Amino acid sequence: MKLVVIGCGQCGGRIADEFARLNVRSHAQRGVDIITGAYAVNTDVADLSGLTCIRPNYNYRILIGGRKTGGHGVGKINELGAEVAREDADKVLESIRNTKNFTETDAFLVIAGAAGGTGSGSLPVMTQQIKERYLDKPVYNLIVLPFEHEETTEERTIYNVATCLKSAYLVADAIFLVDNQRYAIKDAPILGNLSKINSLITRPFYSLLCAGEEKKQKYIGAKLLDAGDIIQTLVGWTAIGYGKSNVPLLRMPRDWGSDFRKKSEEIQKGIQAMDEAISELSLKCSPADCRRAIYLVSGPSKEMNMDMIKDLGDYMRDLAPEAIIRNGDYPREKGVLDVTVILSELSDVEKIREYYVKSTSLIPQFRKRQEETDSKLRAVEEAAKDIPSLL
Ligand SMILES: Nc1nc2c(ncn2[C@@H]2O[C@H](COP(=O)(O)OP(=O)(O)OP(=O)(O)O)[C@@H](O)[C@H]2O)c(=O)[nH]1
Ligand SMILES: [Mg+2]
Repeated sequence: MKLVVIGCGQCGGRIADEFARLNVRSHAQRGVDIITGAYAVNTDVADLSGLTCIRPNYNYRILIGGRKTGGHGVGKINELGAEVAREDADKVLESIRNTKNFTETDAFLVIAGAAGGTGSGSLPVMTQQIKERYLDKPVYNLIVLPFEHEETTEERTIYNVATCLKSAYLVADAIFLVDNQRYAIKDAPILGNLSKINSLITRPFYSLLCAGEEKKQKYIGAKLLDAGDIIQTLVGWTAIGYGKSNVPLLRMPRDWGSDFRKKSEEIQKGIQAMDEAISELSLKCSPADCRRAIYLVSGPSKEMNMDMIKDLGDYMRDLAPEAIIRNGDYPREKGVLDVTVILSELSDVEKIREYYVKSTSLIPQFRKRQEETDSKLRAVEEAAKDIPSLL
């Protein structure tokens, strides 16, 4: 499956950069391309300059709202982020249109942090504009939720997240939710922490996107998972997870144990990797709430047998009894057996409900504060009314 990725704001841009890096890797290691174009859209020149993989020219690192923001961001005001995105959306659409090999693109992925200003405001606007322009391709979002400490130190955080999520849900075909707090690494320096988190966020997409692009027969599984399977799975609120278990690179001698024992060990390894994928999901949610799910098992072909795929299917069915479950196997990895899981069309996401409730109770407070500010300003103006003006 091939994506055009568009990162909005600093967080979105950095994760889009990470996807561009993933493509360099898939190209070098596996001879397949998974990203047809990677773009970063921002109101902040410095953020755009800090990227490393997205091509360093204005067609790929796109500055929006230059006149309104002077190239310095929108300072957490996501309404302003949305406004400049509306004004400059044509710039982005024009760049997308010129993507090399654009026709091979299966879907769009628009990425942003929900708590900031530029990304939070421009993500829903860009999603809507792309959807209107490209009716035949799905448009997905990947939305990053803030760390807990950001919610307590800045009220605007909750409000930005709630408005971003609500608007995105109205336009996107599916939304990958990624909770920063689940990836927080204690005591690590903040920047190193974020780049590590970004590589963990993109990691599950690697084999998932590569599997359907394989051309060599030996890397094509018994059940190939391609773009069609993924598109059929992705609807509404979505979480993604990845888990792995190591397998020995050198096989044990033939007489080392019975085939039966070996087989059951392989199944255990598969279950262990799937367990990890589910417990490390990008957002805390209950698998029982999903209506669609997909899993991909990737490992050395010798380590994957039909019994394992079947047992993983049974395991998934127990966890998500109401879901349509799709699956695939991908005989590619060496030394590890890994499982990627997507749970989609989630009917309940507690965290989102909480954002909506908290934000609703904040709105009257914001309004009251604005009214107080306005009335104080009016009083100052009133006091100045008999002073002559120099203009
Ligand atoms: N995972 C991850 N989260 C990030 C990264 N950078 C920022 N964030 C999170 O994104 C949110 C802030 O959004 P930013 O992307 O910095 O803001 P912006 O869209 O550039 O908006 P303004 O700077 O206000 O114009 C916070 O919740 C951060 O924790 C990153 O590289 N990775
Ligand atoms: Mg910024």
